[in-house]
Amino acid sequence: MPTFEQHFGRAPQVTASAPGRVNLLGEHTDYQGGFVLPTAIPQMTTVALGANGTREHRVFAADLNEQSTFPVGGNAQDGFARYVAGALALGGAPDGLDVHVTSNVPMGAGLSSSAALEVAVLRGLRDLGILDASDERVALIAQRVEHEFVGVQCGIMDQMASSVANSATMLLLDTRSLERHLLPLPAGAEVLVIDSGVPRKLAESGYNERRAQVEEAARLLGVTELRDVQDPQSVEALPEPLRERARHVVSENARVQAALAADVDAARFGVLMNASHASLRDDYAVSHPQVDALVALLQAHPDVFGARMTGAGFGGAVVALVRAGQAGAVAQAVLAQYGPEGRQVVP
Ligand code: NG1
Ligand code: MG
Repeated sequence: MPTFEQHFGRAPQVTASAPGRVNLLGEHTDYQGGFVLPTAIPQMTTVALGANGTREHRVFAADLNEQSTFPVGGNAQDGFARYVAGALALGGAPDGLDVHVTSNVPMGAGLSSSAALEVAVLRGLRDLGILDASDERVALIAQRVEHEFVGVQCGIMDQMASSVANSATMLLLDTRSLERHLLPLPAGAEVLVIDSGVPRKLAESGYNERRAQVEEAARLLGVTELRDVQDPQSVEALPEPLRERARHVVSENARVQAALAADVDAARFGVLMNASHASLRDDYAVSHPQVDALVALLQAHPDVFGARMTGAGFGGAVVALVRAGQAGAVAQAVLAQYGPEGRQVVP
């Protein structure tokens, strides 16, 4: 793979990295003010940056051997370069930069390769002295990149996770106030992530549709966001499918609260993950039959406390909480039954 020097013919000024994330609990609640529990994954995106003395940015994706060129402040035509273009523009890059990107965060699997890229570029601008921003503000700028340069009306979970989480803890994030705590993972357990190999075809369109549906549900219920629903029974009066959509968001938020109770161990946490999957499949309708099959195989394994889809859904990765030290053995057993399209991603 060509380095920055090999591709651009000189050394970069700075390099910066940011991790992908997997969400353990609290799915599709971060655009309704809910609570989420992601953790960083070991995989990272790394960018190298250097001024090029022109009015254009040049972005080279070394893994794809693809270069994209676009004007300072503007957007790129397509693909991964839009995330970089947005981060450079909103991060305030005043002149042309050369950007070299490498990543081992799986793309399009619900593991936030996009947030990792945005946060890495913004960290690079910070290291160059162009951007003066806290980790929290870096996440907020990265979210605007999704909204304004990519067209996904996402919540703040991914960008905050990439900016402030680590893989040794789980991040409890209040997506309304951005109040946050790094908490220990459930004792005696470890995180296993398997990519189902199903491409997330509806991830953008289905996502924006769900978001519009729950905003309508909140409006009909007379609350600012579904986080504010006091009586879970009130959603039952909504018309279909707003009823099902709102039921998911309200119950999912309650599951995160339940997971934080003092006596919650890995077994209880796993039960909440299983219930989250059923809710995402049946009420939110964002799963996929193959993802359901993989989750069922995991849930049936004796060393698995719980398993569910993770991220926006419509394919992509699943997350399981497994007995400490057993992730490799569980993955091997489950993948032998699931088929060759599956792939262990974490650990
Ligand atoms: P993924 O699946 O990583 O794209 C998306 C949203 C999150 C959150 C989850 C569902 C983007 C960039 N992020 O994550 O904000 O809403 O779905 O919980 O679309
Ligand atoms: Mg994404």
